[in-house]
Amino acid sequence: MLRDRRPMQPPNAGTEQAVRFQIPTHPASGCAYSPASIGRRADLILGRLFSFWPGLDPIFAPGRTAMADGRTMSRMPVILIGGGGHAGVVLEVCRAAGVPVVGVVDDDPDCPLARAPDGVGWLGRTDSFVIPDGAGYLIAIGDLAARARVLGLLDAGLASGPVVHPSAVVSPAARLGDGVVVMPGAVVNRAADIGDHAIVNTRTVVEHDCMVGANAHLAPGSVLGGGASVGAGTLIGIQAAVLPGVGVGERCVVGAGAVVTRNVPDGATVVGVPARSVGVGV
Ligand code: JB2
Repeated sequence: MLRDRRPMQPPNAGTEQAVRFQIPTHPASGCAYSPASIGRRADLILGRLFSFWPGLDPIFAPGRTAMADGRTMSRMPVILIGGGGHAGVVLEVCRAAGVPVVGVVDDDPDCPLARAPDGVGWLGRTDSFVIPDGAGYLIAIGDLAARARVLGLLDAGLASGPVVHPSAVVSPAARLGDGVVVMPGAVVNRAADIGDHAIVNTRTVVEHDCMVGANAHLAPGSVLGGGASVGAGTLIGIQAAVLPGVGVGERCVVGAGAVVTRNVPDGATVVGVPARSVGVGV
């Protein structure tokens, strides 16, 4: 994927996006400001303002999106990579969070998100698409192997910052990596560290001091106890739990509803209560 330095054009003229993507120009120089630079500046100013005025803005409210490394949630326009069921949820998270969505990149031009009445325009396939200046990408495919494959094709520097649904609660002392999406109702507590492109799915609980590796998926309702760790590329299944301090390795699968009471080695698949190994992972 390459960077297109031309000013970004709205994908669907006449839609809500078309209005949002007017790139303002400086009155004296006529130079275009990139939406990202405006967004970052606005993030900084509003973040400071709302830190003195808690609760005024659900997106900038302290305890939601401020991060331990001093960043606030990105509001740069995003391009979704993948246009299936998971992408539909990511689209709604972006809209709720005030993050503009430029369009979808999918190998199938007729993917569900491009067809949906409330969807977004199809922009191209991963191998041929050129990302517009001022936008970043968000991986919106659920399958971890497909996500890893696509990430291998993309320039890591063009990824969007993290996007957080306004109903999620993220400690100001947590860190969210690039491309992380935090879904509705999730809680990420103090000193938790979420790696790049991890999915923190609906109503997940990530307790204090947890470490979650890049491109891991914490499926809906899963719970990580304080100080637990999850390796890169691992799937924690729906409503599974990892007990405090327990480590799950890289590229593992933890089955739905499992309770992990002991460390799990890289590549293992574990199921049940307490969780037991049944083979190799993702
Ligand atoms: O390599 C790819 C690629 N592989 C699949 N490049 C690009 N650009 N797109 C790719 N896709 C596209 O991702 C497919 O063409 C398809 O449109 C989409 C996958 O959609 P699907 O609805 O099959 O799955 P999903 O990943 O959106 O959702 C799964 O994972 C979620 C976490 C489902 O299992 C959901 O139920 C689950 N909640």
